[in-house]
Amino acid sequence: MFKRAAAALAAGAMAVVLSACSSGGAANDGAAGGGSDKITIGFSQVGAESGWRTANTKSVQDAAKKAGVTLKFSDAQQKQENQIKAIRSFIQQKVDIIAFSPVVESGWDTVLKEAKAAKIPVILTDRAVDSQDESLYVSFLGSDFVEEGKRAADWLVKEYQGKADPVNIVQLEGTTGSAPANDRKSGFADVIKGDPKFKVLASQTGDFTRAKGKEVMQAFLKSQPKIDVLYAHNDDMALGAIQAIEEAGKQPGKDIKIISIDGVKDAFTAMSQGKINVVVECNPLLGDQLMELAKKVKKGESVERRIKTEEGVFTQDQAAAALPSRQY
Ligand code: GYE
Repeated sequence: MFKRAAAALAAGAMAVVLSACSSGGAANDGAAGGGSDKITIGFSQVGAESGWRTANTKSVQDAAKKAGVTLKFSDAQQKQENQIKAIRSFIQQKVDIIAFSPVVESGWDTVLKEAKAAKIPVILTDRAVDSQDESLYVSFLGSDFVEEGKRAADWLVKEYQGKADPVNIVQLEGTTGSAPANDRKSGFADVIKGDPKFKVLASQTGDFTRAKGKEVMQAFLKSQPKIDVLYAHNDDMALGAIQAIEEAGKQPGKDIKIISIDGVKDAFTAMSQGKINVVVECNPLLGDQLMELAKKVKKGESVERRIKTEEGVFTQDQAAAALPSRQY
């Protein structure tokens, strides 16, 4: 079903691009009603914390250019207060649509009510908010993070099937309070809770960055005498942890098995070298779908409230073959 929705969106995006190219005067259509084809989107990005994020930013910027959309881009440097400031500034500038990827899930109602009062529709991209009032945004476009956590654990369960010994796990969590950290943790926990041999010995945030991932893994290695598995909520933290593991004289992927999420090129390279065991894909290329959604919302068309991204799971045997075609 989502495949079909995605295909329809993609086809729609093509049609919009084509009509924008072929009719130079399209901006005048509906001018009497105050409408215009020109759209300005204010986009508040989380930051530049990971390879995933860099690919996501590029996707949004490229797609805006391609679709003829004016993009006001603001980088929040992983701080909610900066995102709130950016959204207020977009409201003042009277943009047509506000899109943002909320760094954490809670604490958005006040500013979203301000956007609503100014009649500016809000689209959530990538991450969700926990607002009870669903009228505060029109749609949420992004991955199912609970499902990603489950997929990570499914691999683990299979890997240790038929074995009785305890499996000692450490977890590198994403940014505290963020939807992907909350959901990847709970999806994973849900699957392993059925089997007491799986033990999460330590779990701490590495803030989705390489530097923090390395630092926290170093601490885990010091405090935990036996670690069998590392579950990292994203590739950057896994890549940082690999450095810590190697510096401690252990072999990542063998002495400590590594499960990661995202699927950036560097992780595929590490996987093809045997250093990561499995990567659950999370697709950052949301730009085209976002532009298409924004155009529909601007025209007053109804849109789906939840649009999920299609993604897969990759193991070591697939890594080398998949590497050349990775787009991010
Ligand atoms: O997994 C991580 C990034 O929200 C899905 O944020 C995104 C996550 C992604 O920093 O690498």
